[in-house]
Amino acid sequence: MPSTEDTIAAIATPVGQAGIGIIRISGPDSLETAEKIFKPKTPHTALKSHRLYMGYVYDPDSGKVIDEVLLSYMAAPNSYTREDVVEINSHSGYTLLFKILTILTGLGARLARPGEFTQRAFLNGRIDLSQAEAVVDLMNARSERGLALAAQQIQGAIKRDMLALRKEAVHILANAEAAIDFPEEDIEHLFRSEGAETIQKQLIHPIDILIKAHAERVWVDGINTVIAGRVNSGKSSLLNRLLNETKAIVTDIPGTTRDVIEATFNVGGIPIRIMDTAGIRKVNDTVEKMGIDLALQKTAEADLLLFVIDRSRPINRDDMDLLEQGENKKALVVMNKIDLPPAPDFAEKADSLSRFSVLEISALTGEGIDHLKEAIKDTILSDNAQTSATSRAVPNLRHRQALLKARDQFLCASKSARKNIPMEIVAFELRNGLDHLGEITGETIDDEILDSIFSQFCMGK
Ligand SMILES: Nc1nc2c(ncn2[C@@H]2O[C@H](COP(=O)(O)OP(=O)(O)OP(=O)(O)O)[C@@H](O)[C@H]2O)c(=O)[nH]1
Ligand SMILES: [Mg+2]
Repeated sequence: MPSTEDTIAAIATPVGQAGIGIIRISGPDSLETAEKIFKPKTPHTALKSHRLYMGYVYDPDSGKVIDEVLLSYMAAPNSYTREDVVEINSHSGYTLLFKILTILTGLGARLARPGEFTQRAFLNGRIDLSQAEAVVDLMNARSERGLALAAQQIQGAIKRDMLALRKEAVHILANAEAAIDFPEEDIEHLFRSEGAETIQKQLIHPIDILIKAHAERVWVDGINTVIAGRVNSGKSSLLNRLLNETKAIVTDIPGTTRDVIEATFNVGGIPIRIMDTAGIRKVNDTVEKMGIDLALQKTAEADLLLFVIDRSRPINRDDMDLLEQGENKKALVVMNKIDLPPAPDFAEKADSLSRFSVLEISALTGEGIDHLKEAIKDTILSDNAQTSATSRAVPNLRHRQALLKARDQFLCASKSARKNIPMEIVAFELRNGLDHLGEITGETIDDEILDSIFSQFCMGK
């Protein structure tokens, strides 16, 4: 567990041209350290909490003024980290900010790791882990709705649901343990007759609702979409059309695209990460083959596939093999080049496409692109039940995995209770389920996982 006893400092604003730059200091010595480099314009005997002071930052060695700044002091526990925090708003510029930071570290502050301020807010109990994660979501949100969901989570939407669930689970566990501790009473019999139903109703059912609500994360995380298809089918042309810019090279030479070309756009507010890939065909060229392997890998990992098929040429084996990748996945067939006459036997072979929604477009003229965008949106939202009305908490992938594990344990406990399996085992399974719920809020979690969560943050956050 990282220490919260030392004083940390970091530049909290992006380095580059900006109006102001902020240096943040947190820890027991933050005020004392800041006072060594700060001269307020109006002399004060002691800086008060939650006030803003105008003054100068100077180099204590040379006594020279470095910048005119605003300094704020937020005494513990009423601060971002719950520790004493000082923020120095200086003019922006890397050299300037770095100079102030260097002086602070020279005076004993330690350079903060990415996310360490938020990690301290978590370790000091101001926020739970789901709220800390929402900080990253807020910063990364690429849609209005994603922003709103992150804002709900930072206010504790998941935390509250977890508290309620854990309370129920603790209550059920207490009953199971009472049955073990007082075998002479009739508690066990009662638990076995009603416990399974209680577990189902109070634990598994609300967990199922939460697991379903995970689908709404598309508004925050976006969706990985891959354009795949045979060489020359018009994949790169489609990418350019969707983005309204020339991002990928288009030629009539088969095998033009080799690397994966990635971009982001949005459809109806849903952020879409889209990848154009190398066209599929049998080749001997080493570079092209590597491109095709990469394309197949991306196809396998995609959340949504757009299979591009050139309608002006007969469907062949390469098209068919690729379509198999669409099994059990969200996928659309994009029939391209409808401005050209269809290949003579296209209609006969087109039967094999019937299990997909087929959209007809011309990447060249732009015909059908709006329909395609609509279809992309509908496909993404197809399994997105209107969960927000019942539950405002939208678990992320990590939460979802923990919920699935908890559900599994609670299900085992309910079966064990019914099957006369010893109550010790029922209690053990309930406790495991509780621990998995605790992973979501961060109560029961490995330091390693914690570090990996906070390492996604930027410096100074
Ligand atoms: N007539 C017509 N030509 C198109 C259309 N879309 C693409 N093309 C042409 O088809 C050729 C191949 O287009 P690309 O977008 O490079 O195809 P690709 O699938 O990315 O090709 P590779 O990267 O080689 O796999 C180019 O000459 C495009 O101008 C279309 O809708 N209609
Ligand atoms: Mg291409």
